[in-house]
Amino acid sequence: MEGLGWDRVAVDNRFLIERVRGLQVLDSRGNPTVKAYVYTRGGSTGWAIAPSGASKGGREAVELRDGGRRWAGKGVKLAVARLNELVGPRLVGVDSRLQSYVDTLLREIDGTSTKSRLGGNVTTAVSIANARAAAMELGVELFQYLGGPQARLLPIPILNVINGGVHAGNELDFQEFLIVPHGAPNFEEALRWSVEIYHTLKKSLKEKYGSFSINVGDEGGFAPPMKSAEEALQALTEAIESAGFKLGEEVALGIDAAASQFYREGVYIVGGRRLSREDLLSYYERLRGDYPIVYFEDPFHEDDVEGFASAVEAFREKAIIVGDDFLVTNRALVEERGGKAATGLLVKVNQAGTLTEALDAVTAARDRGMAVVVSHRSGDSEDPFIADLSVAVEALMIKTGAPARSERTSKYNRLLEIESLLGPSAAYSGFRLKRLVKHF
Ligand code: 2PG
Ligand code: MG
Repeated sequence: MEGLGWDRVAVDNRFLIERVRGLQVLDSRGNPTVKAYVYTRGGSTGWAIAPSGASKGGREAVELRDGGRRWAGKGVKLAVARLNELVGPRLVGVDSRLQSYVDTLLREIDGTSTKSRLGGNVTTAVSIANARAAAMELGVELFQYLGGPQARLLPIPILNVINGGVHAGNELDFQEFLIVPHGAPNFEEALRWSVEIYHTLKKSLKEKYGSFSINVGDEGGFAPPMKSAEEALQALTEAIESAGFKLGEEVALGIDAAASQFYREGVYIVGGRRLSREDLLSYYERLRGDYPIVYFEDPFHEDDVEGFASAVEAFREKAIIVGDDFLVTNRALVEERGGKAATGLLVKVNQAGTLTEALDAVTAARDRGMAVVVSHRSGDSEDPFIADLSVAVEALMIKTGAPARSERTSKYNRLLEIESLLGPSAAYSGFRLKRLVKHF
């Protein structure tokens, strides 16, 4: 890019990028992924690991993978080579604080609309590593660097404790059954409640379905041999109550249907039955009648705008309708579909490919009064970045799996750390849900 030169005129040389380097590491599913390092002249090392989804949206930034036989085709050696050879030299000398400029350069080097040349796995890792390097050099916490001095709202953790769909080997069509501990007084308590419910659930699943049922899926939730959503919601309801919490008022429920996964040529196949868009909506309404579900993510296929709009209409003041594959953290899609066809945005930086693009989608969502939910991927890592991001953007919620497996707990643990760093100035987003949902 022909810049004005301001990118190289740093007031303070220590923020200049000295070197950028990539490494192939593993994600939580045992697949290769990209780790990026950004070194500043001042001696800081920012790093980040790209996560990877299983139920991907058709419009996400694409990952660059090697193919062939090694690593079952999933190697990222080529991606790492492009990071080292194409990205590294271009970023040297750039001021790491100029995040959007760094991200513009990444987009320019890639030159495609889907990030297919560098790979979204490369651009995501470098973009986040750069933010971390700048924050470290500045000597401020990452959430404060990205969110400013007023960033002090902790998100409601929504925990996927029963896994289905493509994340588990059972017959549940819906991918995720979540608990939403919005009534807790702070984040730590919300996590304690969730952990107590998780362990209560574990015990009751074992009693009812046998010990195989407490094997966990990709996100640390249980994957019991259940057949229907009702069965899963009933198990959650009982676990919440027997752990001593008020259903709905204190701990509500959520579903990520990931409906693109069970959509075939115009129909939704649920429990072996072929449902039309209208049938599926009625089914959701029946479930909402029986259970306090305040969160529906991807209830319809990613291009079924009418389906989404009908859900927004049907669940006004009852549940937020969140777009994941439907919006793919893309500003243009949020502008087109947000508000009318979705009341919440799921934020996954690697769907967009850079931090700046993800933040642009967040801004568009905020402009439309939508709830912001920061999310992990089903293939994730020890990188806790999204914990900081969720506080920085004042997300209503964070979705990062069950309170088990280190790639999930790394985010919860970082949020505990952030809450403790903030001390008495920390606030918990629980009360904000009540502005959107009036009936529990
Ligand atoms: C989802 C995510 C994360 P994946 O659908 O919301 O839970 O799954 O990363 O497989 O897309
Ligand atoms: Mg989803």
